[in-house]
Amino acid sequence: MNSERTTKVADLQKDMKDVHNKEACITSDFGVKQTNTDDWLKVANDDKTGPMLLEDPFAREKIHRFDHERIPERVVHARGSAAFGKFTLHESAADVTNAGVLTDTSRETPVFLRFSTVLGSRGSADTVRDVRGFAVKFYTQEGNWDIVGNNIPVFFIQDAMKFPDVIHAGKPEPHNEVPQAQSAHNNFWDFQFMHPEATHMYFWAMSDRAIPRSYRMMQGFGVNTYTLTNEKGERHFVKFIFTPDLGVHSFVWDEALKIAGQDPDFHRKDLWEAIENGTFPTWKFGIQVIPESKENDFEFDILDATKVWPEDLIPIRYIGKLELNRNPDEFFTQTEQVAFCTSHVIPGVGFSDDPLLQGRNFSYFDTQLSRLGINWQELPINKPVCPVLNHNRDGAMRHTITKGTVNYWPNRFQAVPPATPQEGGYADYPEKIVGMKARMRSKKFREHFNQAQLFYNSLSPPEKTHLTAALGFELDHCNDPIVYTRLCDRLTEIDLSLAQSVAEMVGGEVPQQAKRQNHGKKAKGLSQTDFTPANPTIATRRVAVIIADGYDPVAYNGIKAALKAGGAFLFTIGPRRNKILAKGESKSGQGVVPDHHLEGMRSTLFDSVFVPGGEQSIKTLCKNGRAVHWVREAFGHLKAIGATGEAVAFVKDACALPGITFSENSDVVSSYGVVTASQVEPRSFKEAIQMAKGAEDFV
Ligand code: HDE
Repeated sequence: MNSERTTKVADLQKDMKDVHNKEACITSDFGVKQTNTDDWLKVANDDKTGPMLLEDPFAREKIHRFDHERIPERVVHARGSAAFGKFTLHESAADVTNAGVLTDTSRETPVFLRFSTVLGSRGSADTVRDVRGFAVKFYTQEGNWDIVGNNIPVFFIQDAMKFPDVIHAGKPEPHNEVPQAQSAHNNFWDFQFMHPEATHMYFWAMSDRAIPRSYRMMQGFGVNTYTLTNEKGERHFVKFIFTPDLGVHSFVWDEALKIAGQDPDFHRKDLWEAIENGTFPTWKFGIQVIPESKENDFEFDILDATKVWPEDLIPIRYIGKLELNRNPDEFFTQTEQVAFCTSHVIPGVGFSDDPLLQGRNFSYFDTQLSRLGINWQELPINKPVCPVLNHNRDGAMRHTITKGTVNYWPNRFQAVPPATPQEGGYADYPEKIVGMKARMRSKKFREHFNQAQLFYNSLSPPEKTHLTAALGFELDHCNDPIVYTRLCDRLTEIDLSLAQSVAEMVGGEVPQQAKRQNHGKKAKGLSQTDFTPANPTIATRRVAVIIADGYDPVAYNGIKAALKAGGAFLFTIGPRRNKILAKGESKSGQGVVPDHHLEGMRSTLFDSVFVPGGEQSIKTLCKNGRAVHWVREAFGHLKAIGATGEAVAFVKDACALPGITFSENSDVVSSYGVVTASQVEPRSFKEAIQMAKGAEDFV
């Protein structure tokens, strides 16, 4: 277990118990040592096992505790995984805020970050098509600050009042509880059509963003508009953004679908392994800031959560760094019991009138009651690292023992008055509000298609292809014609050819006319291709190296050394998981014991495949249908494939598809992400992995 310590990690030690204690004896919950933990007290002898006795306090306690182990899962974002880390600042934002965490560059603020899917239940798969949660708890010196964000910068709805509807429509349908963790069903798409405001968001949800390769390779967005207030009392509107240093990468859909069955914990394990290996995921932390005076200067309302603030108009100012460096000690007490609340802000940070945010500020507090009970803020993972003093008392499962004779404020013992803002007290911004009480949204909230179009226009051609196919997949799973025909018609508001392609796939009438002209505008920061890191790396990429008896040890050892030097994770795959012998090696030789065998894993679980030569080895692999499938499938999923010597022909044959021709007259290929050479030549293979894509121009 990695042991990066922050003040929060140290704070948690107080509540920890180590079960790996060799000296400790097993006891009841109340400390009585037990003599037998396997047999319920009963009337029995060697000839007969008679009835059990209700009297047995140890057995009853054990079963009783077990019966009540479960708490309700989160109503949304039920499936998640988390890690500890730290936040540091390299540029002070003192011009816009007086929050210590955003102004003091000498601080290291402990954080706990929980990633999640939205729709699936706790036991659902990681790689489904869905929005991902990105919830960060900053344990600051001035109290806990939560940014409860997603990996997509906009949301389906504008007003919190609609939240139960959008979630009911997305969750399994009420009559048969089908489908699990999927948006591909009638109710979801019925809702999307009925709510034009959701259009921008479902374009994002149908894009590659909704099938991330890793939690470590996605952006995080606060989504809602918050405010920052500086020392002078000036207020700015702000959006929070986290951008991963590894770049933004995704699966292709077929891969995501297969992994959901092959390894439902793929993302959970990926995060855990990266941290255990010391390859800590990092994000740049940025703010987009609009002074109060410019609130109305944009064609969209800056308080509307269905809109992005295009970077070209409001640049991102990257001022800090977030690093995850420690896995949780226990899933339940940390990842499950952590409770995030958008209303948890600190001095210098405040809310805006964003109607989604205002509703969220009620909801998160409220939901913790049914999940965790009224004393949820006392749970170790939720406690701040700064002192807490107030007279909130009692309630079920109260843990703190408060000493003293008074439980009200002010009182005859406590002389310290509440803090002034200068002393670090939270200052409410004195905003002047004038208006009518009304159930309505302002005019700019009524435009829904401009930014959906902006997003679609900004995608690269492969991203557009993926989005079209995603809509095709989803609507194919809707069996009510009114759902898919109306939706295809709606798509003509954004792009006619997209609407036509989808309609042709899913059935119904193919629309002939755009309902609205495409404005043709694009913006940066919307396509994933905008996030290719300045220094691409193969670090943490999973590379499968396939060998059989008689493999070429020079090529094998060469690629192994090169991948290790680049920080990639290498997995040797053989026809069996017992020793595989190299060319010329005798049975008593050392050989290589593969990490997995060809049937035990699939190519989907790796970023890249490498096959070293060796006449005998390749003869064996050529005859092994699974080995051929490994390479062919990796090619279909656009992955970098490397081969040397005899393996070149094997890889070419395995990837042979109609329309694909590799250069005929040589044993060196470098196209469609396939890199082969007769000699070990890891450099170009590494480049192919760094690009994190293979035959992109083909599929
Ligand atoms: Fe949430 N959301 N949400 N949400 N949300 C919850 O709170 C809610 C919204 C997000 O890892 C719940 O503790 C309302 C936007 C994340 O523990 C609940 C509205 C965004 C998580 C809730 C929204 C999010 C939640 C369920 C509309 C992106 C998981 C359990 C007004 C910015 C946090 C819980 C974790 C969880 C309500 C919309 C992100 C019910 C009413 C927009 C990452 O309170």
